[in-house]
Amino acid sequence: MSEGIVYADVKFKKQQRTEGKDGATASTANDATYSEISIPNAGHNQPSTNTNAGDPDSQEGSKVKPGGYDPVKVVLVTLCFLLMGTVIGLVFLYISNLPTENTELQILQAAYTRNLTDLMIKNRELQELQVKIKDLQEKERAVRQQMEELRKQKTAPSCPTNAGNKDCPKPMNCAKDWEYYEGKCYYFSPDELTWAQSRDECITRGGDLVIIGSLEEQKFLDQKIGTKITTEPEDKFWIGLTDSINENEWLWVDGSSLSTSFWLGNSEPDNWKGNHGEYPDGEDCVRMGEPGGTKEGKSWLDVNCNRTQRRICETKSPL
Ligand SMILES: [Ca+2]
Ligand SMILES: [Ca+2]
Repeated sequence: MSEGIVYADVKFKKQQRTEGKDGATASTANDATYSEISIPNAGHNQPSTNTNAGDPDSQEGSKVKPGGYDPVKVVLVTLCFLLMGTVIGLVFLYISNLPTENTELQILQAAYTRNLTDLMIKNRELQELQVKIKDLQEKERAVRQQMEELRKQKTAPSCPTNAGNKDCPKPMNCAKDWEYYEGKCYYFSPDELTWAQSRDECITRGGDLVIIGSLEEQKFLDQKIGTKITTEPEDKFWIGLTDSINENEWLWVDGSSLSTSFWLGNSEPDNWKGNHGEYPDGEDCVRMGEPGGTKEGKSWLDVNCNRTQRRICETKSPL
């Protein structure tokens, strides 16, 4: 005996109640009809068994309701319900999160507005700082110009060795009647004294007879006094060099030894004592100067210290 699907259909017919004359109630009712359809396994086309075969009312009950228990439809319906539930859940979830997102957006907008305001304030401060920097730069430039002017006023100009240059400005850092050269001031006296008197007078003025330490200084002095002396042969200037302590041991007034000399010609110093020895002390002091200066500054001569000559005093520049 093969198994199959059995469909059953049971129908109940209405009962009719009749009330008799004596009030008794009688009911007439038909019996329920039952029909059953048995579907054999696939591949078998067995006819259904109908227990009520032959019953005219059972023809209707023998029909199978389409999809009534179709498992495919059941699954589809179930899936539809699940899908609807999911959609509804998502909608509720979105709606529930919407206020939170709106609040966060408002917070972000507030932060953006605040940052924008801060940025504008910073930008305005930056512009003000730029204006201040420009103003400070202009002030710094003005101060630098003033400092440069002061430096020019304080810095002693270096006059050229050409004594005849009238364009050389008068130095501001030497006393009146003194002339500036390379950090020193020189005084060229118009009057004449002995060597010792000349030295005393230079010391009184705050200096001493000049000490010549270089070729450049010698040339400067040689050219300078070359414009001051006259054509008179004895018109010359004392310098601070002497061998009065030991003959031919030449010392400067500060006690230093002579290292570089600028004697005139080939015969000086000659310690000349006169043609007939009338000057037994000889010549122990040095004078210099030739009209217009000399080619290489060689203009020194030793002479008697008791002669009277003009003098060159020297002192350090006060600045
Ligand atoms: Ca001598
Ligand atoms: Ca001499």
